[in-house]
Amino acid sequence: MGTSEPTESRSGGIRLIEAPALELDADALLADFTRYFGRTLGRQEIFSESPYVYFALVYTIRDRLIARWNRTTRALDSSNHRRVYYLSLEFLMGRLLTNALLSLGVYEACEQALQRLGVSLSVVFESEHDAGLGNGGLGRLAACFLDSCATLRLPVVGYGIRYQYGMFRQRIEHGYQMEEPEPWLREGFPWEIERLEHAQIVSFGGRKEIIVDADGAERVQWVDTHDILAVPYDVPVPGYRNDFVNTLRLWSAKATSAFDLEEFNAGDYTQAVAAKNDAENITMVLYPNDASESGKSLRLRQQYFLVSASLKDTLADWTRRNGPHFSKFAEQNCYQLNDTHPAIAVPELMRLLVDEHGLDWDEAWRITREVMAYTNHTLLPEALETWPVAMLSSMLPRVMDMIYEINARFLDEVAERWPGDVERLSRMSLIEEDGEPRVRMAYLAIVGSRSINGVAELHSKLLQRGLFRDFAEIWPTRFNNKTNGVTQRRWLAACNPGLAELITSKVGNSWITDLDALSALSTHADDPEFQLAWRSRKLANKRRLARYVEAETNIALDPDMLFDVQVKRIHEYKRQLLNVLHAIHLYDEIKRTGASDCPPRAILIGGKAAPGYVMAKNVIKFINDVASVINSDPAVADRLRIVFVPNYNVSVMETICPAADLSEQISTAGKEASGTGNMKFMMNGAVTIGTLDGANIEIREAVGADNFFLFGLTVEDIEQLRSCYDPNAIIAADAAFTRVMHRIEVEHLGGEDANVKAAIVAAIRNSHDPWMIAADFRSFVDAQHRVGQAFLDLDTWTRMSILNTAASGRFSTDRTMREYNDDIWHLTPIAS
Ligand code: 26Q
Repeated sequence: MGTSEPTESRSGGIRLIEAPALELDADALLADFTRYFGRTLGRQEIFSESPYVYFALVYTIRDRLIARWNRTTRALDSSNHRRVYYLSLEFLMGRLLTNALLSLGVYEACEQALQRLGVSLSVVFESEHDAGLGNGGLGRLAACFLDSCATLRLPVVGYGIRYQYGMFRQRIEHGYQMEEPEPWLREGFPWEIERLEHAQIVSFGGRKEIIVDADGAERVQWVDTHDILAVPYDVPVPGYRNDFVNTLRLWSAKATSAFDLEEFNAGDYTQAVAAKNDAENITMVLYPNDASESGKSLRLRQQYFLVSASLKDTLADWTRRNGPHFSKFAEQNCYQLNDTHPAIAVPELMRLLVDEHGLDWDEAWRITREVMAYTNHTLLPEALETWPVAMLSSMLPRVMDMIYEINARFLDEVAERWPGDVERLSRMSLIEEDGEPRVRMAYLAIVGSRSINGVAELHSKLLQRGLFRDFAEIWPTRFNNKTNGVTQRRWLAACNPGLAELITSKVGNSWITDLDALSALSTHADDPEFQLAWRSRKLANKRRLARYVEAETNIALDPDMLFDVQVKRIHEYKRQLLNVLHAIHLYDEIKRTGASDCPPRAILIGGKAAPGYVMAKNVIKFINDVASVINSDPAVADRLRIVFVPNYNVSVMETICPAADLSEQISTAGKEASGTGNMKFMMNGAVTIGTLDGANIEIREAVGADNFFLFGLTVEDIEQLRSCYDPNAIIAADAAFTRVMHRIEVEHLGGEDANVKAAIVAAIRNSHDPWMIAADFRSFVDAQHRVGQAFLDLDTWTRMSILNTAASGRFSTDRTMREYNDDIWHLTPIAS
C-alpha cells in the first residue's frame, strides 16, 4: 500500500490492473466523498437527507471494498480451492451501509468526515432502501450465513435472483393489510456491479431431438428452445475487519437479441415486444408466500432460471481453470440448497454433465450426489413443494427426462432392498401418482444429496421420524442437524451500539468474532452498578422504539412499560391469536379488578401476511380492532397498550430487538422449524416466553430453565390430545377464558368486521384446530403472569436479561457455519 501508481499482474495470460490502494482515514474519505458528490453526481446542496449524499458515501466505501474484493477473487482464482455455492431464491440482506462501515473499520472516520460537512451519518443510513429479497427467516438466514462465511474467510458464493420488486410494503388501512410494490431499484442500487461478461443463457420449452454424433453414438439434443439471458449483478460481502470480501451474485433476466429477432423477422413487432416482456418478467417479483406452495409456473421458471444460470456459471469457471475434465469436480465443489426451492439443481446438473459436457450417466450421478447438500426449513407437510409433471414436461422436457431416469434407478435400489414392498415404492417415488402426477421436490433433493439437514435439534429429529422417515431408514448417515444462528455483527454490534459498548467495557470486544466470549458477562449479572448501566441502555433503546412507534402509528408508549414483542410472518401456526387472547385477558383483568399486581405492558405485534392467505389477514385486522378498542379506553390508558407495527422488515427489526423486554415464541410445538428472531431477541437481552418448539428448546437449555418462561403442550402431548381435543369444553371450564370469549362474542371486542370476528371465533372453537390455541391458553396466561411478577422486581429481571445475552454465544451463525464446514463443506479458510 501507500503507492499511488497502479500495479499490474497476470492471471492465466491476462493482464490485470489494480488501482492504487485507498486510505481509510477521515481526510481520504472526505476527499473521495466530495469528488463523488460534486463531480460524479454533480450536486451542490448538501444535507443529511439528500439521497446523493448516500450515493456519494456508498461509492466512497465501495471503492475501498473493491480493492479487497479483487484480492479475494484473485486468491481464489489462482488456486484450486474447494468452494461452496449457496443456492437460494432469497437473500434478505436489508441495508448494507452500516455493515460495510463496521467491516472496514471506518465507522468513526466516516462520522467525522461527514460531520465536517454538517451531515449526520445516522440520518444518511435512513436513505438506504432495504434489499428485501426474501420473505422472512429462510432469506435472512442466507444473509447471516454470507456474513459469517466472509468473516471466517470461507470461499462461499451466494447465488440468487435480483428481483425488481422485493418483499411488498405493508400499509395498514382501517386495520386491514394493504400490499404495495417496493421498487427498491428505482434510484439504483449502488452496491452492485453488473458483469455482462459472465452472462449465461437459460433455455425453456422446445423439444428433444435424437442426433448421432461423430462417433456414431446417439445423443439427445434439446432444440427449438426459448432462450433467456441471465445477467449477473455482483454484490460485495465483506468479512469483519479481515480484508476478505465474498460475492453474492444475483441474476437478472434479459431478452436475448436472438429472441427479439426471431419474432421480428416473423413479422410481428408487437409479439416480439411482448415476448421480451415475458422473458424479463422472470425476475420481476419475489413470491410473497412464506409457507404454502403457490403452484404458479412463473415461480418454477424463477427456480430453474436461478439454478441453470448458476450451475452454468460454476461449470464455466471450472472448465476455464481445469479444461473439460471432471474427475476432480466433486472434490472441489459443493452446492448447498436452501430448501427445495433450488432442488431442480439435481436434474439440471445431470443434464449439463451428460448432454453438454459428455459425461456418462454413472459418472455424472457420482458427481451430482457428491456435490449437492440440502437444507430443509419446514415441518408443515402442506408446505412441501411439488410440481406437476405436465408443467415440467412442457417447460423443461429434458430436465423431466432426467427426473424420470433418476427415479427409475432409485426405485430399483429400493425394490432390491425391500423386495415386493410395492407400498413403499409408491410412498418413496419421486413422483406422486394419486391425482395429477407431480414431482416431489424434497424427495428429489434427498435422493440427489449427500447431506440432508434440519435447522434445530428438534426439527432434525422430527424430520427423520416423520416426513423423511423412509429415507432416513436407507441413508441414516446422510441426515444431520445444523442449528440456525444469526450474525452478531448486525444483530448486536450494529443495531445496539449502546449495549455493545457496555458489553465491551466489561468483557472486551472479542465477542464480535467469538460470541461465546459473552459468557463472561454472567459473573456480572448481579453487580448492581452493571445492572444499572444495563437497564439504562435498554431504556434508551425503548425510548428510541417508542419514538418510532409514535411516528408510525400515533400510539404513545411509556418506555417504562414491559415491552412484550412478537414480530415475524403472520401465520396460524405462529399463533399471534394466542397473544391477542392474552391481551384481551389482561384488559379484562384490569377493567374488572384493577390487576394492581401486573406491570404496565405494551404488546407489540408486527409481520406480513401472504397476500392470498385470508386467515392471516383476518388475524391482522383482528389485532388492529382489538388494539383500537383497548388503546382508546381511558380506564386502561397507562396500563396496557397494543400496537401493530406496520411494514415489519429487517431495518424495523434493528430498532425493535434492542428494545424488547419479552420475546414471544409461542408456536404450536412441532411446527416452527427453528425460529431466528428468538435468537436476535435473546442476544439483545430479552427474556423468552415460549413453547418447546424449534430452537426455543436449545435457547432454554443454554440460558437455564430459570431464565426462560416455558409454557404449553409438548409435541407428544399435542399428538395425544388431537383425537379428543374439545376447545369449547376448555373454554367453559376456565372462567378467565370464558370472559375473554364473552368480550369478543358478546361485547364485540375487536369485532368491527363481523366476518373477521366470525372467522376468528370459529378458529378458536374448532375441535379440529390444527394449532390448538385453546389447549395452551391457560398455561400461556399463567406463564405471562410469572413474567409480570418477575418484571416488577427490577434486579431479578435485569439479571435474567444479562444472563440471556451471556448465554447467546451458541446462536451465532459463526458457530453454524463452522458446523456446516466441519460436517458438510470441508473448506479451508483462505489465508490472509
Ligand atoms: C414456496 C412456494 C412458492 C413460493 C414461495 C415459497 C416459499 C417461500 C419462502 C416457501 C417458504 C419460504 C420460507 C420459509 C421460511 O422462512 N422458513 C423458516 O426458515 C427459518 C430459517 O431456517 C426457520 O427459522 C423458520 O422456523 C422457518 O419457518
